[in-house]
Amino acid sequence: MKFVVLTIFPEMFTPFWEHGIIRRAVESGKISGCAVNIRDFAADKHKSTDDTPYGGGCGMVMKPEPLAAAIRNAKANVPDPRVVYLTPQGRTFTQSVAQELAQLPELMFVCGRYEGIDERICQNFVDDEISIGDAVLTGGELPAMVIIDAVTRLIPGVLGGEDSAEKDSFSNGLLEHAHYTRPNVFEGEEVPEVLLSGHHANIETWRLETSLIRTFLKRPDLLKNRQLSKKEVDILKNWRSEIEYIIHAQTLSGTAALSGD
Ligand code: 58G
Repeated sequence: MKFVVLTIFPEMFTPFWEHGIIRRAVESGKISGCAVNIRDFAADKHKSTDDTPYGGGCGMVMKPEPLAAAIRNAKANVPDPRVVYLTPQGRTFTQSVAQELAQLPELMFVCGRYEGIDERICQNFVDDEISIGDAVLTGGELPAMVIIDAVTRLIPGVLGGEDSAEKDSFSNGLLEHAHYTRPNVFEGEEVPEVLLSGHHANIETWRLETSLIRTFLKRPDLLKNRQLSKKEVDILKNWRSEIEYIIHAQTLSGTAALSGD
């Protein structure tokens, strides 16, 4: 995957390419990353990239000519990119958008500043508008990094088998199970016994149960639109019968349920 970012702050990306899994992906040639300075394509002697808005109002708008020239120039190296503008008005970024983008060979990100970019760039140069969520930021650079990060870890061979992307939250539609590491007792809290048992089938069942209960409590919306496996349905039915047992015991033993406490 080739990533090209158009920005007036290309230095923001230098440490981004140089750390952790992104760095490893660059070094192994699985991705390449390049931040292009839009200012290098400004034609006037002041190298201006922004101007006052037509019709008046506050703030500045990014001029179209430097953006168009930067996009055209970058396409010399990256001939057929999906050109993405980062904006709060875009479609919301999700894991499934990340999977879609990971199939493409080339991605180009246009990072706006100020009040955004001239509308004619959106119309004639941009293929896709994406938002990382309903919040307004001072620039598209951090959203571009968020998307590059999420897409990179989906590229085959970028993550080792240890922390492969298939096991993630969302890729199976459930939140992840709880994780524990040494020590066995931390500030009086013990690691669940099943994890120390070495019984792999029981461990898998326990993990699926913690995934399901977390998803049910924190993100019930994820469960409602998802096809459940036989094992998942069995776990839910077991909970239901345990809950019914508790309710039944109450009904037999007293008047609590009737008196409304
Ligand atoms: C309003 C304000 C519209 C992406 C600023 C457009 C970019 C949030 C996101 C802008 C961004 C997001 C100028 C600064 C886009 C332009 C940029 N803010 N939620 N701000 O993904």
